[in-house]
Amino acid sequence: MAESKKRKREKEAQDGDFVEPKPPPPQTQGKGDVPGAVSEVLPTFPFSAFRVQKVLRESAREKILFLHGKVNEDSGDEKDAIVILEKTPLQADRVSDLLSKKSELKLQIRNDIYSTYTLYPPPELSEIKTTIVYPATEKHIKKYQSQDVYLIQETGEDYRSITLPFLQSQSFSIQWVYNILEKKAEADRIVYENTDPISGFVLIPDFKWDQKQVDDLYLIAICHHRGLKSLRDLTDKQLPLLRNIFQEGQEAILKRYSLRGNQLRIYFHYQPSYYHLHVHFTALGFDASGTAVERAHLLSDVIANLELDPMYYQKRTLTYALRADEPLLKKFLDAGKC
Ligand code: DD3
Repeated sequence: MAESKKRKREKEAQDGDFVEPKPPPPQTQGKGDVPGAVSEVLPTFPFSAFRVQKVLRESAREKILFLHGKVNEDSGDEKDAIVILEKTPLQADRVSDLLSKKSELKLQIRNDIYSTYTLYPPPELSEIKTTIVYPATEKHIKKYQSQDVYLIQETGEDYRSITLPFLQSQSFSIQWVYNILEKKAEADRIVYENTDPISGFVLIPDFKWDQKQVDDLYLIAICHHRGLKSLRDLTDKQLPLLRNIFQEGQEAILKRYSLRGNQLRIYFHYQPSYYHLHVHFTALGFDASGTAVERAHLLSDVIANLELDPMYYQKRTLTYALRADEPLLKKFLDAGKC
C-alpha cells in the first residue's frame, strides 16, 4: 500500500505537473482587474524595521512562531505588526535537489548502524512562509496569544440574546473578503466561481496554504451573498447554495488538484474567525487547525440536518470553546450562563 503510494508520488514528481498550479480558468479573469492593487494602498515595511516585542505563541510540533512587534513609520508614529513564521512541508518532488550536492550535510551523531545529520539545503528549498498583519489591532494580537480555553454551550436563545447582539456591537473588518468577491485582490488565484448572487461562491486557496503540495491542501469557498454571518443564519433557503458549494467545490478541486471528494474534509467553523459565510476544504489526511469536534461542522452533515429540519441551526445548542480573554466569554459569564 505505502509502496504504491510512493511510486505514484515518484511518477507525479517526474511528470512535474503535481505542484504546478494550472493557469486560472478564463472566466475568472475580469478585464481591467489589478490584482494586489488594494493591498498596495496599505503601508508595508522593510523587515529590518520590525522590532520584536513578544513571542505570542510558538509550537515546535507545528513549526510555527507568532511574533508581535513594532514598526516605526516615516511620520514618526509607531505601529503594531504581527509576523507569522512557519516552516513549510517538505516537497516530495524536490528530494533529488535536496539530496544533491546543492545541499551540505553535517554529521551530528554516529553510533553503530545509526547516524544523524543536519542538512543545509539551498535557499529555494529552505523557504519559511511569512505572513504579516500590518497595521495590526489589539484584537489581532490577542487572537494569536496562547490562552486558557473554556467550553460554552450556546442555546438558540443564547445566540439571539447574547452572541448576536455582541457580534452586532463589534466592528470586524472583512474588507479582505469583499476584495476577493469583487476581484480587487487575489483575482488571479480564484480556482472556481459560481457568479450567482444568491447561490454562488468563490473558491480560492486559503492564506494558510502555500500550494506547493496537495498534502496540506486548504481552500475556502466564500459565498457571494452578503449578510449570512455563520452556521446560525442557515435555513433550508440556503440549501441550493450549500449543495452548489459541496458539488461544484469538489468538482473544481478534482479538476485542478486531482483530489477526489472522498479525500476532502469540507466543513464550517462555529464560531468562525470572520462573519461572512464560508466553507473550508482541506485534505483529509491533513490535520488542519480548527478541525476539533467543538469547532468543525461537516458541510454534508449541515445539509442533512437542514433537510431534516429547516430551523435546525436556529434551535440547536452548539458547543464551542472561547479563550479566557474573549469579550464574548465575559458576556456569557455576566448572563450567568457558564
Ligand atoms: C486572516 C482570516 C484572515 C491574519 C491572517 C489571516 N485566505 C485572510 C486576508 C486575505 C485570508 C485568507 C486574518 C485574510 Cl494570517 C489575520 O484570512 C486572505 N486571503 N484566509 C485568503 N485567500
